[in-house]
Amino acid sequence: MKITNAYVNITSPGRNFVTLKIETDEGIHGLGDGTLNGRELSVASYLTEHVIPCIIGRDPFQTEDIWQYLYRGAYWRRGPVTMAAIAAVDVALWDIKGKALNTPVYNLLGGKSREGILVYAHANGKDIDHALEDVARHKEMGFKAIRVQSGIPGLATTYGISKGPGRYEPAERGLPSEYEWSSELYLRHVSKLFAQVREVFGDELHLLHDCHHRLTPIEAGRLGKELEPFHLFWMEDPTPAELQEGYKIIREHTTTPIAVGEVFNSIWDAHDLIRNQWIDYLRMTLVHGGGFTHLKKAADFADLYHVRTGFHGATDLSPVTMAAALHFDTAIHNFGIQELMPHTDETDAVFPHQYSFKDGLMVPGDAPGLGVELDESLAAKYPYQRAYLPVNRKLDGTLTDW
Ligand code: EZ4
Ligand code: CO
Repeated sequence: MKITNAYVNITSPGRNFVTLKIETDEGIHGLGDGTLNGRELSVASYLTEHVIPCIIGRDPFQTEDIWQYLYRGAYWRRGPVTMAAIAAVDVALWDIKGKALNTPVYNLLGGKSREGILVYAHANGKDIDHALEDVARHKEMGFKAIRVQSGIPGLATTYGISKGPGRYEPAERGLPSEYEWSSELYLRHVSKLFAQVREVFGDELHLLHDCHHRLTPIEAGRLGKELEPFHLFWMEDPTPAELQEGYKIIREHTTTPIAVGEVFNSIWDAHDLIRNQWIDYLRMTLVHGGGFTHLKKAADFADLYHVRTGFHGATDLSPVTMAAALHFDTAIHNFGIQELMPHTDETDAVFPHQYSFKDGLMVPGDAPGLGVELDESLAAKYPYQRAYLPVNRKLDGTLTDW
């Protein structure tokens, strides 16, 4: 089999998505996601200008060789744009492989290790009472694991909370909006939120929380310790992780499990975190971490150190990534949990898919390949619209991590 054609589709059914379609001489095609929130056009251009010309004529079964060609062959290694582009190619090729062999991708990655994928939902509210209502609503929908975020008294805007009545979407159209931040006000508030959640909902529910890279290691150690009585499933992204040894400080102060890595793009972002057992869950996922070929190696390495996966699954990861992630989650042994932030109905219509949710679990479906398609004529009705993630400032105006 040979790759005969490939092209990038950009669509915005509620938010922007970059999708790579690879076609072959046997009439089989594959899809890969290359969406990088707020930087979508860079990946599209990287693919169109620099990657697609190099893959035409190659055998789509050679996923390892093509991955190495695009990674080592570029000379310039790693980085979110490069790795999202490589991921788009890799995932599309595994989709082709599955379709050609007439089997779901999970069978090519080890077969079924479980019958369903534990997913967590997002509950949020402008204050604790509204957050509690949203937890109740998600519990009612069948979720067994729920991430809880709430507005912080004294701060006008907070990560994870919808500004208006609609659902929460991190990217906003137009130029970046500005949020405000105070670690002091936040730290005063979070343990009150979780004390209430446990009081109202008891011990059964798995609870998660995302600090979204805003604390210093010692602040994160304090928060983890304060949250211990409420036994969280995890505390996410407590501190930026470029300095991996910062996590040693967190680990020394708390037994609250730590998840990190939604912004990682290769195992080298997590090597020290894993081999020193400073984290419990790796969040680097397929679209930003180089696809199945690299993530399988990263997950196998993590497995040696008792680190499990907890893939990022926000709305900026397209249904192609969600399908791919569910195949991966089904097959690997050290799966932990999968994030689920439902897409808009418009997005689900543009990407018809086989995966489904029932009683707190998801399944990828048994269609050959990934079981997701792109309705290109519908996609054309939603042209690209510039959108950015917000930026964050401390109360004195200093720019900080969002
Ligand atoms: O802010 O996906 O855990 N989920 C998250 C997300 C991220 C966005 C960034 O593109 O932190 O909401
Ligand atoms: Co996060």
